[in-house]
Amino acid sequence: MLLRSTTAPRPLSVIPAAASEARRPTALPSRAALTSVDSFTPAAKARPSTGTGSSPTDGLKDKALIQALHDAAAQHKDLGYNQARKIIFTALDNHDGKVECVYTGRELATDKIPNSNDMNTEHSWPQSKGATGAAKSDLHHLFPTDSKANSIRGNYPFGVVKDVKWSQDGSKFGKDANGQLVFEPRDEHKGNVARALFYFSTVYGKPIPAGDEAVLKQWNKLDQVDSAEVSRNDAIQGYQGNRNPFVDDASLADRISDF
Ligand SMILES: [Ca+2]
Repeated sequence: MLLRSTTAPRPLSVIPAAASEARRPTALPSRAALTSVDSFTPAAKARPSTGTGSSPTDGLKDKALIQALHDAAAQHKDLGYNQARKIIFTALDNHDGKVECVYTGRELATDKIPNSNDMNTEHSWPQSKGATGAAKSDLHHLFPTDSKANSIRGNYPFGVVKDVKWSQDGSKFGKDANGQLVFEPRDEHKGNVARALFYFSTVYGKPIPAGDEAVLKQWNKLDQVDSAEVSRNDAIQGYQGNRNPFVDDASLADRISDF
C-alpha cells in the first residue's frame, strides 16, 4: 500500500526502449513481447526510485524493507518455462546471435533453445530448493549455462571454494573452509548471483542460510552492477512486468540483516 500511494506508475511500454537502447540493443524484447505484457499492468509500478528524490523504501530496513520490496516486485507474469527458455536463448541473453554461459564464458551460436546436453538453463535458486511454479520460470534468477557446468553446480549452495575439485574459466566447485561442498561462480557473475538470490528470497519468501548470505553480500560488493545487468533488468520488466530491486539499488542488501 505504501508503495502504491507514493510511487508514480510507469508505463511498461516506454521502459525498455528509453532506458536501455543505448546500452545494449540486442537485449531488448521484441515488440510482440512488449505488446503481450502491455495488458499486464499491476507491476508497472515496480521500479523504485534510484535518484536523489524520496523512495518508498527510504528509512526501512530488515523485515519492513523485505515486505516493501516484496510488495513492489512479487506480482508478475508467469511466462511458463518453455517461453522463459525461448526468451533467454533467442532474445534476452542472445547477443549478436550468440549466447554465453555465465559460469564458463563459453559461447554458443544459436537462434533457438539449444540441445539440453550442450547448453541449458540454470536456476540460480535450485528447483529442488523451491524454484517451482512461477519461480521455475522467473527470468530474474535464470541464466544460460554450459550443461556440464550446470550439472556440476547441481543444487549445491554458492560459496568460496578452498579445496578445488573442478574449475573452468574462473568458476570452481569443491569444499569451502568449513568442508562443505559449494559452487563458486567466476568473479564477473558473483554479484549477479547474489542479487538474483536476494530477489528470489524476497519475492518467494525463502530464507537464505546465514553462511551463504555473508558470502553473497561480499559478492554483491565485489562484482557491482554494470550496464549489461541494468539492461537485462529493464528487458525482464518488459517480459514479465517486474524488476529486481537489488539491481536497481545494490545498497538495499546491506539494510537487511537476515534474508
Ligand atoms: Ca557481474
